[in-house]
Amino acid sequence: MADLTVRRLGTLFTTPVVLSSGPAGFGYELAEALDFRQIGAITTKTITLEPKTGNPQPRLVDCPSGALNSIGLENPGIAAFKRTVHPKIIELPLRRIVSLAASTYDDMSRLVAHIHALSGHDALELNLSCPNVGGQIPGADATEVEQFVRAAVAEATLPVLVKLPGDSGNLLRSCERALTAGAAGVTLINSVRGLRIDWSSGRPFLSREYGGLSGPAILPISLARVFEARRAFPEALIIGMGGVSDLGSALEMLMAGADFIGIGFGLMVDPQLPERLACALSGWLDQHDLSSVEDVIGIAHSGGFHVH
Ligand code: RRO
Repeated sequence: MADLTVRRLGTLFTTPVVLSSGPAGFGYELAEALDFRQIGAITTKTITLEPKTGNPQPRLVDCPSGALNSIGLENPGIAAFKRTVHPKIIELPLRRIVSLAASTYDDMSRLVAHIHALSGHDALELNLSCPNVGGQIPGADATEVEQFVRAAVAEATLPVLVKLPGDSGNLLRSCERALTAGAAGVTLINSVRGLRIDWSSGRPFLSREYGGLSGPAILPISLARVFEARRAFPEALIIGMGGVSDLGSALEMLMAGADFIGIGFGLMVDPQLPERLACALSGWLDQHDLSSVEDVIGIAHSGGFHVH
């Protein structure tokens, strides 16, 4: 059997399949549906200092090959996370990445300090790219990215990853500033800003008009972003996500240079997709006489497979 393990951040992950922040909640909601042993890590729903109820309904609408969401960062806040979520999530047999968002650098430092006091987590992911809370997305401005990373790294004992937008700002400059400021890697990409009109009423469908598009519709965008980031930063850790929904798209994401593939929208369609993907990946590697998933990561940058 091919080896699906990937060693990154000084840690061994059982597979490169990661649950993206958002659809997976805090993981335990999926305990009945999912074999956690096939999952490299879960990324939690993004936590903020204060609880948030999110945006008014409607906040989710179907799209061709995807969905547009405007959840609005709904989460219980850091105090409830520590009290009720943390004790449950650390029982799950998989690695944990805690996603955090704040509107100021000081608040980001404070959030990180709260997580610092907990044990059992493997990395932090700064969500600098939520498209649904109004104002400028911090991840679109390389200077802001750098400041948020500095604020987090100063307090962090865990590796800090940064989730960046795929459709605003200068991605490579933001990656560069994040990595220089001490980020251990980047998560690419968040959902892509979009809009739908309810043609029966003539009004935008979502309560906040715009939302974030995810699902197979954005696969070529996420692949382009991961490919260019890998080309520019050969050593950086990259979690690639955006439209991975089957074996083919998972392979594409790995070949583009992602160390991990994140599943978000796909989990909403089929909660068992992540474990089926891990299984299909292993079967595909066996069929092609490849002993490890490492043999495909980034291969699109080195001329693909060499036929003997
Ligand atoms: O909660 C959301 O509306 C949301 C977030 Br925080 C995010 O990062 N990406 C997204 O598509 N939705």
